[in-house]
Amino acid sequence: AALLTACGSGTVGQTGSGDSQANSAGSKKLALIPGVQAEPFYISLQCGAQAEAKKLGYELTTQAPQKFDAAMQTQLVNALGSNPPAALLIAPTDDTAMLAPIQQVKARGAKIVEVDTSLKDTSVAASSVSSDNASGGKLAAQTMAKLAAGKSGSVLVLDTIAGTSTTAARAKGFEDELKNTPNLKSIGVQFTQNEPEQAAAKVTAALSSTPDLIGVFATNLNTGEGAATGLRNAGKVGAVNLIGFDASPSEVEGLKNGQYQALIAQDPASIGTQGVQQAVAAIEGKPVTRNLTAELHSITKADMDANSQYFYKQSC
Ligand code: T6T
Repeated sequence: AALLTACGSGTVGQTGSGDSQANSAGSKKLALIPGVQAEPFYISLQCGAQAEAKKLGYELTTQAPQKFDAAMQTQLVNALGSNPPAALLIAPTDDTAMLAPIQQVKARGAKIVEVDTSLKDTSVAASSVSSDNASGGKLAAQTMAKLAAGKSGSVLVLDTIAGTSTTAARAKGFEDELKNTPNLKSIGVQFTQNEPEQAAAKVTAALSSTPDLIGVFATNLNTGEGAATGLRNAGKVGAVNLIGFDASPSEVEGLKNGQYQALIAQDPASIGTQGVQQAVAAIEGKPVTRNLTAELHSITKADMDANSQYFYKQSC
């Protein structure tokens, strides 16, 4: 595991598991454990969380796993120790495997707030803040239909790792909505383990098995990057419509140069901001909202300049 150091201001470092103040009433300590380190979506989320924590007089410490991996993330959760901070904000990397470690932190007195992804068991978190990912998938399918403009063909959906709540909801939302466009049919959802190389290989295979492939929906940043590589290798950029999720600097560049036809941008900073607000409300015994969402935006090359406020950051 490594520290997320991209957001310069605020506290980034080891969590204070040995701090006797940490779990006592009036503690002003918050921990954030995102899904993976050094990745623009989670960096932007951290930036929002850090700014809000500072505003509310709390100290936020962030540690992120090197990979989007439940075993690596479990180590970081366990490292919070027997005196955890007053609240843990976490993006669980697996909706089931992360249940036990998170439950243990809760049992030791910390409030739990899910940011971005969530556990299947809805009884653990005080609040969950995420994009409306099913709606994001629906928006991607509507955008895919618009791009196809009545032409018939097959569509491939690339998911990440089974058990990732967000990308699963996007894939399902997409598939459900695509049924309303009879000229487009899905050839199914394929998992990529969140590895760009696997996404590229799936696209290469789909292009040879499905000659009428007309579109690819990539449910996050890495799958989009890999899908773009697959299309580039086959000389199919622009011929097969690629819709990505997220708006990292590399995806935005890809939208500009025609590798993507559309991006569904989330608002990660707002997820971080709202997550801290809920965590602080829970700590201070104020009303907490169980489920909150952040906005999504479908962006194409034609309207990208007007939407630049939704592009993700590499640092705060
Ligand atoms: O799409 C985001 C995030 O919402 C998802 O849960 C995991 O992948 C990203 O971090 C992008 O890489």
